[in-house]
Amino acid sequence: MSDDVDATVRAHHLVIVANRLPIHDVDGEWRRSPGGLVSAMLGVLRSRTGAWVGWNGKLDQTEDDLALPTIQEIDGADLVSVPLSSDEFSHYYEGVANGALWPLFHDAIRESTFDADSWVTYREVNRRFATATARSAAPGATAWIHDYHLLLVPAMLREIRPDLVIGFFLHIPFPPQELFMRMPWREEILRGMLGADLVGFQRSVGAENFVALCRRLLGVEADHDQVHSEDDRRVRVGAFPISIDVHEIEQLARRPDIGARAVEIRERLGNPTTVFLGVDRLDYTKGIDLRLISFGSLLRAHTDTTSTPQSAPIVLVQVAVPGRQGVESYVEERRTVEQLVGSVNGEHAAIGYPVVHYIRRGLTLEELVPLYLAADIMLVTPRRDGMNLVAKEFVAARLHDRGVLILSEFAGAADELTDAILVNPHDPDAVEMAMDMALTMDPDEVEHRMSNMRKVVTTHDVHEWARTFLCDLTETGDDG
Ligand code: ADQ
Repeated sequence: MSDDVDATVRAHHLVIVANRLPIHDVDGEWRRSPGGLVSAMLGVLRSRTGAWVGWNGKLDQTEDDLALPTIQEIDGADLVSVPLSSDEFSHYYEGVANGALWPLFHDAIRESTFDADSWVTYREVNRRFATATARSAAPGATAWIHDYHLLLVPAMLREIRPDLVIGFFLHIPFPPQELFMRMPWREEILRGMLGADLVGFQRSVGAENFVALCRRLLGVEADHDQVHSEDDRRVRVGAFPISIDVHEIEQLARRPDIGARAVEIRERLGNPTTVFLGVDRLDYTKGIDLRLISFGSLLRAHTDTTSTPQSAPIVLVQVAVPGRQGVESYVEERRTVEQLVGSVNGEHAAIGYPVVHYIRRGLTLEELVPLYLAADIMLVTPRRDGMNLVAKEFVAARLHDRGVLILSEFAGAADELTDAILVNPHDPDAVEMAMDMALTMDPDEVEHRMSNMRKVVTTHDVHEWARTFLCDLTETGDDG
């Protein structure tokens, strides 16, 4: 690395560290990635001299790239790229992050694969992220590390740069003791996370699980909001429920062309009386299959009204973005979902009127918000979810206090959105009953519930979330 570049890299007072950089390649050009988290992080980076350390999504870059992180400016923040080889990707990302940690942290709803060689790569890649962060941070700077891909980075970073204030936030659930105990590298993970000054979770139950495990596995003193680490530091632990960029969604929802698009969507669906909507990554945690099964039963129970040859009065639009197709359980999940879509349509569709409209690709927010507006009932039925931002986006888009949210009790969002119809997604009858309840809910009650949920979402947006975490982190740094 040249001295000039090194000098620029060192100057940052805030460094965000995440698996992915907030950019993606569109036909050879880098574009800023969408999403509330990206806009919140770039917002806090802009107000300080900030950098973002992450992988740019491209595999097998040259040796030079491995030795020299590239820096690029986007929206006022420097980007520091951490390169990955195809082999590292398959062990670190697919093997450990998505083959071992993701399923175990989501209630072990799929079997984890624990491969010792993959763990070695996970550790090496984490070390590379820590080194890139250490090089980017000014003396006494703040580093904020994100998510399950980088559980070891806090301790590795502290080892190289004890002067930094280090925060860690986990976007997915932190599992209960009996599940975490299955993890072969359990002590190393806890020690990795404890390298931070502040460890944040989506829900307080995640924080409680973490504290209890530190006590049990490391034998350290810990109470509900702090752990006394083995290297004699006070590590604060807490819940910081993430949110969305409410302003961005509301602005879109107010645009006349978006409103017109929502009307057009309903027309194209055949002007049904009720539009159900699901928007998810095509992931087994999201419970798309469970809702399709219950939707099929609902239609069966409403057979008189649904099987007219002219139209389908009740329809479901399901948008699903595929991903992680290198992991077998994701390929299986796609097969299951697509079989169910075919089966429900086969049983209930009329010519020209499918009952399930299935779109297997990512949509832009400009395409999603018209769907949020066109829907009557939003189905968010994950088996387990750290938070679930789709639930909050739907609520933020419903400017006129109409629309019903059916929400899994197992999503972090259920702690705040208590005016949703909360449901156990594992119980097909309960999901069907929730759908029925939504169909027949008194309009005053619909309005009352949505208005309450809008108050919650609009007063806690993602910018406030980022400020709160950073504020707590720097206070911790001051007195720790
Ligand atoms: P995810 O599991 O990716 O995130 P989620 O919070 O539901 O889950 O969604 C993230 C974003 O993806 C939302 O903004 C949504 O609009 C977008 N999205 C989903 N499906 C889409 C589609 N078909 N097309 C376009 N966009 C789509 C992880 C955790 C969550 C946690 C977040 C943030 O698993 O529990 O809420 O991080 O912390």
